[in-house]
Amino acid sequence: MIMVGCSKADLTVRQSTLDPKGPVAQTQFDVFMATVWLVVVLFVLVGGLLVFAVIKFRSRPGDENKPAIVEEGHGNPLIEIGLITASIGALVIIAIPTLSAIWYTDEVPAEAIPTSKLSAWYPRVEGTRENYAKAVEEQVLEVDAIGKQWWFRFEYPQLGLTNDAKHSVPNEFVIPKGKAVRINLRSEDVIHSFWVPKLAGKVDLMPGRKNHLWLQADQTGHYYGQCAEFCGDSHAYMLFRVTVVEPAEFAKWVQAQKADAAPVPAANIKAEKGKALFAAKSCVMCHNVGGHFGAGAFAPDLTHVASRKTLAGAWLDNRNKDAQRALELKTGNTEASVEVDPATLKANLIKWIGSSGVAKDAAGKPTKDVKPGNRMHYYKMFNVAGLNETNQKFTDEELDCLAEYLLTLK
Ligand code: HEC
Ligand SMILES: [Cu+2]
Repeated sequence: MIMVGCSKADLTVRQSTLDPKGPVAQTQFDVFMATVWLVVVLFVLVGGLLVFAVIKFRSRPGDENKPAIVEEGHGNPLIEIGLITASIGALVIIAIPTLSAIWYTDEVPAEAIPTSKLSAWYPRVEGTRENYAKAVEEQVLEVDAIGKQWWFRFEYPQLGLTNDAKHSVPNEFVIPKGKAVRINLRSEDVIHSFWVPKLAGKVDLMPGRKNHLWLQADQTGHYYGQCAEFCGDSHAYMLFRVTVVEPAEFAKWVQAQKADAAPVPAANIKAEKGKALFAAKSCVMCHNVGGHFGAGAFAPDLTHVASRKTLAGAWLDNRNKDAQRALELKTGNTEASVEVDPATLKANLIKWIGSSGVAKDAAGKPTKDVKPGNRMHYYKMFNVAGLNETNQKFTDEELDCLAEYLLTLK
């Protein structure tokens, strides 16, 4: 079992804190290693003395003739004081890097300014007139992370990518390389926790409380995150992704996120049909599709759903599994990522829409749900009398059309 822990040949280390890729994660790793080495020294010292005593003072033939009880001494004040001092010394040695790391991870390098309705939720004394003048490029990039059962919503208040503005980013957020990012954490239901092991974490997202952390990634790539606080049925399926890109590419991504969905090509009859179903089957009630439907604000924004590598809290991977694995083995790291595979994406869409809260067994419990208890087709939270769960049924053809429509949302 110990050997398994050492394995690096198999790339199953997508979420490893022992492989830091930014200054915050590096600081946390350094504290961990300092503690490990100190404890190793203590272990060897104490364990060594114990083994020495056990061997040296073991019972030997002829011991019967010795007095049974050794006369008790008073102890050795020098050893006692020495041990107490050494213990305090060891604690201080651990405390110094620990405390400085806590301050380092808590203090965002420079402050940014509230610009959106949502950021008013975080009153900031730092928003003085001097730094108001600062260009957005000079400020720390700010991302609001909102936890929901069981997915994450990300917003960029400085850049106009917010849920209020109908441009929020579900489950996968993008940041530029080498820039400090302040992440404001809050929850719209229960307690969740934000953790990207290779970059930073964990800090809880609490209802009615402002928490924050900051992170910076020094290397481009695809990073794996996870909710780290039990939050209900599908907690284990509440994941997210961070994509780190070069600054120029980041600007392009922001523009793409702000754009509305293109009209469905008239020749794509299935997608046209899917679009009509999207309205008829009440999907519009919860989901926003910029340029097509604008009512939904409760569920993941679907304007660019086909460009994302995952679905449903990053639980369903839209990439080709074999191609991804081959790339990881070739590059020797898990930060490399292949592009979305349309066939896998389509299969995932059908699996997801066709299962969520729709199929029921004789006892009325959902069956074959890819994400147990998920909040899709779950109307209880709207508090409308009699409106609890939908009785949606989908034929294979309807699912196919819905998927074809969503596939046009790049
Ligand atoms: C009651 C609100 C509600 C309705 C109605 C609804 N959804 Fe959803 N949908 C959600 C929620 C909540 C999630 C996120 C679930 C999760 O990840 O745990 C979701 C997730 C999705 C996703 C995955 C998005 C992503 O990027 O992860 C797709 C695709 C989707 N819904 C399509 C549809 C379609 C198509 C319909 C209509 C047939 C529909 N939804 C109706 C609430 C709803
Ligand atoms: Cu959670």
